[in-house]
Amino acid sequence: MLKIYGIPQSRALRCLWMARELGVPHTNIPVHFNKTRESAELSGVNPNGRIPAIDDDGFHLFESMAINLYLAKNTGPEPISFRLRRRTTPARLNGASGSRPKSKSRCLALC
Ligand SMILES: N[C@@H](CCC(=O)N[C@@H](CS)C(=O)NCC(=O)O)C(=O)O
Repeated sequence: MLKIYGIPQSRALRCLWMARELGVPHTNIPVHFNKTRESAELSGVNPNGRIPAIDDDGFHLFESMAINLYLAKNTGPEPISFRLRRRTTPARLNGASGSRPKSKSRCLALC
């Protein structure tokens, strides 16, 4: 089962919320942001010792937005995943390129 590390009073809330919206079964490992370095389990999942991080049956990932994109792409009902991908990918590409995409459809063709 998907494990989400981090207390809800942190950026882990983004991932907990996303998992709940998608209806993904998960368990929350409530590592506090003041105690991240003390959690051996967390450092096995995120060597940077930051929350949120996930362990999805051995697949480890950190960074809240990367986790949410992973959840959108790989879990939940396909129509929701597709809609989220359409909304988030242009913004990601725009941020990465530092310039405004000429058209949304051109941007979507790259997805
Ligand atoms: N950009 C990261 C930020 C992660 C981050 O800074 N998390 C904080 C809690 S919100 C943390 O783990 N702090 C503990 C530390 O840096 O030791 C994300 O969005 O996941």
